[in-house]
Amino acid sequence: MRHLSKPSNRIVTYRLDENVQRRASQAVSMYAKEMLKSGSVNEEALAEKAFSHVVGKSIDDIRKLPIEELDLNPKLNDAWEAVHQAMQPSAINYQLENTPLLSEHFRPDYKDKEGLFTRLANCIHEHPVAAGIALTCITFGATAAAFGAHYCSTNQASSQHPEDGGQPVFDYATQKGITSEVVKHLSPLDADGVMDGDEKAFVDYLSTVTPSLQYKVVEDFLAEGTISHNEGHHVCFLESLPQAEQEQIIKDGNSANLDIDGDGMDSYFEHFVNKTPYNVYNGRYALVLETTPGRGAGDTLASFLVDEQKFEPGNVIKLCGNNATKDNFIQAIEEVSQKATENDMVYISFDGHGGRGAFCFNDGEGNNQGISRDNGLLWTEINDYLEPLNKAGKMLITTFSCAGDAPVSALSGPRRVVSDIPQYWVNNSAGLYEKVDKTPEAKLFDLDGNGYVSINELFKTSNKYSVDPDQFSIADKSGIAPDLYLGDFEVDA
Ligand SMILES: [Ca+2]
Ligand SMILES: [Ca+2]
Ligand SMILES: [Ca+2]
Repeated sequence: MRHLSKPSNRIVTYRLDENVQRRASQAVSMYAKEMLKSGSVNEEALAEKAFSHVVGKSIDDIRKLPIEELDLNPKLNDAWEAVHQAMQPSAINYQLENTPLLSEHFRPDYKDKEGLFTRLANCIHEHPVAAGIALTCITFGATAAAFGAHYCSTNQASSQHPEDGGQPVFDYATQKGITSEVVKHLSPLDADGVMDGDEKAFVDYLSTVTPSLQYKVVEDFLAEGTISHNEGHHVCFLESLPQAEQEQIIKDGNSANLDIDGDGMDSYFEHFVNKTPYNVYNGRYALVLETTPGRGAGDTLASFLVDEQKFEPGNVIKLCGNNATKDNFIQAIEEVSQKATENDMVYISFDGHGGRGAFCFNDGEGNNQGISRDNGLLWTEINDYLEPLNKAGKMLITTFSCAGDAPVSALSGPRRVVSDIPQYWVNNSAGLYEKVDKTPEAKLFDLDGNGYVSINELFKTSNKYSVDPDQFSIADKSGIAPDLYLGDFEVDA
């Protein structure tokens, strides 16, 4: 193999976006696996394949490209640094300047061959994507990537990882009757020497899949080299489906796709918690109304819905301050009612002054108190305006307004949950939806411990922890509040 350049100590690579990095990593691991299966590591072939995935060009094309200074995504800098260190100083220079054949890879006087391999292998374990791409690029021949991958697979399939206490995933998978051919591809999971619950769930699931599909499942799930908490959940979901349905999902390449219908809620949550179909898009719409200018609570709520609960940004209508007018509200209802179907959920949050059975909108000029016919609507009138939304599958309405129980009783209806729990209980300003590692209290809201906070749990705990002497009230005619959630935000993930 010829080399692109002789940069001595200068490290070079190409600018790559994240998709490209991912594909490159997959290419490296996939082709390394193939090489290993055939009993040889052919770095020429590996390089050709990896490069064609990295930049869609052949090695010959690559040779003609201008070489740029290193410019990796900042997230990958640590990994890059680790790889760089592992290969410095003599190994990389030697590699660039000498034949890449593995048998001749190291000078006889290079004593710490094992040490280098170990460091490379560790890098790949810790940062599979980054290491895959970095190794591929910096060596121009993927020799190190091939060797690193080879080392990872063979070393872990035949003996213990140098820095851990054993191979619990390997052993467990073997014990579950999974063939050694498949088991050896699970070795990245043993990098830390322990098997966590999600990894165990994955192996359990794998053992139920027909042998012909096991390899595909492993490839789908281990593209990143780990099994995440959500993937652990996901295999429980897959396992609950009829065999034929599971197999179809695997064949479609969707086995590791956590949100098959793309509605922003993962299938595990939909199937076991939210009781919506995993293969039907369930839209979630929100109308966030806050009449007080400059308070910012509506902004917080809208961000919470989009960032944490994964509402589609275009499905969240925010009417805050001077935009929270009666006309805009009526128009927004109209807009949502044109889109929402029986598969969808609509959430409306009213936040503002009220009284005498009415809600006070902003007049468009900053005035939001002193109800008149111009700026106010009776809750019963609001209920009339909401009528077109009844075709939505479920509706949640929260009101934060000095109006007593008036809105709750006026807006009550089938498949509707109405409560005067204020929005600061709904979003993270009460600490509820802060992740548990930030606020341990969040877990207190999850009364049944399923990891998610239903509207019913929200209501109950709001009353429990509120310092307000007036208790919140709820109307839930169809009894849906225990199964009603804003999205798949998990409090203890
Ligand atoms: Ca979904
Ligand atoms: Ca769905
Ligand atoms: Ca719960």
